[in-house]
Amino acid sequence: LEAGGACSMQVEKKLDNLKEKEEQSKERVSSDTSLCTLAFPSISTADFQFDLEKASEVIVDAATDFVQKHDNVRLVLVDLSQKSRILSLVKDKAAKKSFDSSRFFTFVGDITQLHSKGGLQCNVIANAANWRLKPGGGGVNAAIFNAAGEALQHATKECADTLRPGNSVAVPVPSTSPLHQQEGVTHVIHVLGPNMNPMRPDCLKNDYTKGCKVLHEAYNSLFENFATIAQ
Ligand code: AR6
Repeated sequence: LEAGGACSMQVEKKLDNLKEKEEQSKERVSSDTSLCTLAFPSISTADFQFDLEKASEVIVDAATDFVQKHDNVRLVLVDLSQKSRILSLVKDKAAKKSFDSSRFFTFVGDITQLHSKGGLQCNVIANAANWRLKPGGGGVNAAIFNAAGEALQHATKECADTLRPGNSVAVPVPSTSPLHQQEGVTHVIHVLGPNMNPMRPDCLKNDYTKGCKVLHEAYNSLFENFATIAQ
C-alpha cells in the first residue's frame, strides 16, 4: 500500500511538473508581444475544398520564406480544433525545415478570440473572404464579420468592392469595433483563395497547377500586406 502511495505521489509530481512546463511555454509564446503578429486561417481548405496536403506545402513554403526575409514579425496558422488535419500537416512539414520556430507556428483557437481566450496577442488577422467581400457565408468569414460588428463592413467598403482570386486587401479595424477593443486587432486582411468547390464562383475544376499558383499568390499578397502594416 505504502509503495503504491509513494508511486502515485511520484506520478502526481511528474504530472505537476509537466503542467508547469506546458504553462511556461504557453507563457513564452504569448508574452512575446514585441513582435507584430499575423494570425491566419488556412485559406481555401474548407468551403473552397482545396486539397489539404497541397495547401500545407504552399503554406510552409510561403511562411518560412517570409519569416526568413523579415525581422520582428510572427506568423501564426490558426484552426478551431486540436484535431485539425491542416495544422498537423503544416507542423510536420515545418519541422523538416530549418527556421526560427518562434516566428512561425500553429495555434488552436477561434481567430476572433485569440487574446481573450487563448492569451495570444495578434495585431493583424487574415480572413478567408469571398469575392464580394460580404459578411456571412459561414466559416471564418462569418466569424470575423460577426465579431467585428458593422464597423468592419463600412471600413471594408472604403478599401475595396471586390477581390480577385490570389489577391488581398488590408482594412484598418475601427477603434469602435469589439474586435479592436477586446482583442487588440488593428487590421483585418481579406484574402481570396482559389476555389475548388463547383457550388462557388470561379471554380478551378481540380486544376491544381493553377490552384497552387493562385494559393501561393494569395499567401504572398497576404504576407506583403502584413509587412507593410508591421513597418
Ligand atoms: N477561427 C479559426 N479558424 C477558423 C474559424 C475560426 N473562427 N472558422 C473556420 N476556420 P473557410 P475557405 C478555419 O471555409 O475554404 C466562406 O463562406 C477552417 O477550419 O472559412 O477559404 C467565404 O464567404 C478552415 O481551416 O474558408 C467564402 O465564400 C479555414 O478556417 C468561402 O467560405 C478556412 O475555412 C471561403 O472558403
